[in-house]
Amino acid sequence: MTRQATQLSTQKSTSAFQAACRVMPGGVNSPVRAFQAVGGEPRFVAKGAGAVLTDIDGNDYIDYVGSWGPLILGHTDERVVAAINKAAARGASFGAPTEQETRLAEIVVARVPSIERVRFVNSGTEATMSAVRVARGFTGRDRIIKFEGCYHGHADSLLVKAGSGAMTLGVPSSPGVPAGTTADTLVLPYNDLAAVRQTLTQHAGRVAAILVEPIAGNMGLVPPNDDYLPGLRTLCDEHDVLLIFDEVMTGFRVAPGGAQELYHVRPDMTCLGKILGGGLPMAAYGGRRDIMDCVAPAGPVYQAGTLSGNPLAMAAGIATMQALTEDGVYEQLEERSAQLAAGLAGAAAQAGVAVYQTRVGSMLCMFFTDGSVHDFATASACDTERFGRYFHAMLDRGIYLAPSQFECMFVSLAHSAEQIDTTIAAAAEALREAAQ
Ligand code: KE4
Repeated sequence: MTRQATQLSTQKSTSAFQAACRVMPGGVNSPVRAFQAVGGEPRFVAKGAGAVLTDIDGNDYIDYVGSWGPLILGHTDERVVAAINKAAARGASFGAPTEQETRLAEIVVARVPSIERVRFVNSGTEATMSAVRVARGFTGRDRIIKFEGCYHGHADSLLVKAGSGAMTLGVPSSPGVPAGTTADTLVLPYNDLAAVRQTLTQHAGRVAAILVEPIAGNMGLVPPNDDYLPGLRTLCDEHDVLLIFDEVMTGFRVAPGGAQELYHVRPDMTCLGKILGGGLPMAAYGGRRDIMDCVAPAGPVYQAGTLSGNPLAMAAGIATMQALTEDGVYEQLEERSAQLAAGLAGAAAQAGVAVYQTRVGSMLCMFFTDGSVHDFATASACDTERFGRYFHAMLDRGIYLAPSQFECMFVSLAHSAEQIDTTIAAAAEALREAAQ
């Protein structure tokens, strides 16, 4: 049974947000957390346990953000907590090699066969920024192709939007990014192989790599068309261009070996993060040995980091990756996620609300549109106002969704069938409310 809406007191979060805004830009340390896309004020979190977040006013929420993907085991998984505590007792950071880095690297190389060498960094942004630099250094070419609606972190050369024509060079999407920094970034529509083919011909010999989210998760969830990833692989081979999969979100989420395992397409480089760090600040990039041997100190392409390979993050990552080898974990994620998707679809139909639902494993999205969604243009046509009303109606019923239509829901191994049922019941009411 869902909790009646509007019972929630959020006074402490309101005060906390006011205090935060006095000392931090927008009161948050990452923009999406500020609820600007849905209105209202963020709930300040006191703790997480399993699939549940508790805010500082004592309100509980079933959590489908999971720290934006990392918490595939749920909050405070005892194996991860124990591993972090044990590592912390030995020291937080050394700035020197440890065997834990090698251990996690061996796990990555075994789990993702396209990765023969891997480098740990501290965020997904660092991973993609570094992978792009290595691709440019390895090929001696400057241009990068990325796709509208795909997000790879906030590195200058990737904060870019399509130029006047889709095939022209990118222009900055943020103040502070010099035009020259994005001039070598080409932005094309997602799921459009013809645009890639034409661009590679037009910029023959100038493109170092194609950087793509193999399953787009930053415009809501947009899966690749069946021929898309194989098509990118073929085009990269034909034009001697590197294929970089940004699997920061999909890595270890949609399959043990990520989207490249699910779709049987082998990239030349892969960016990883989120789940790999078990909730601690950590990410990675890696790929073919001949490419990664360009990375300093093995090769000339420079990349470094004070806290790279941090022992606590390594411990959390090893514990998380080991937990994902247990029998039946991906089957459980699939079962719970299918249960949720079916329930949400039924609730939307019952409420008479037009939605377009996408799901790949335990990543899912409900677009408020009466059309279909296959790229940024169609995702952008969604009714974000209605999503905002739905978001708050769910929040008031103790369901914590990402505060933006252009994000995903994540199901964890901590979500029980009962919590999924509670979510579906809340959605039935919230969708009726949002339909008004
Ligand atoms: P970070 O620098 O935020 O660790 O990772 C950047 C990144 C790279 N690649 C992909 C596919 C990503 O999804 C991300 C970050 N994801 C967003 C959520 N969609 C992080 C949330 C936030 O910005 O606060």
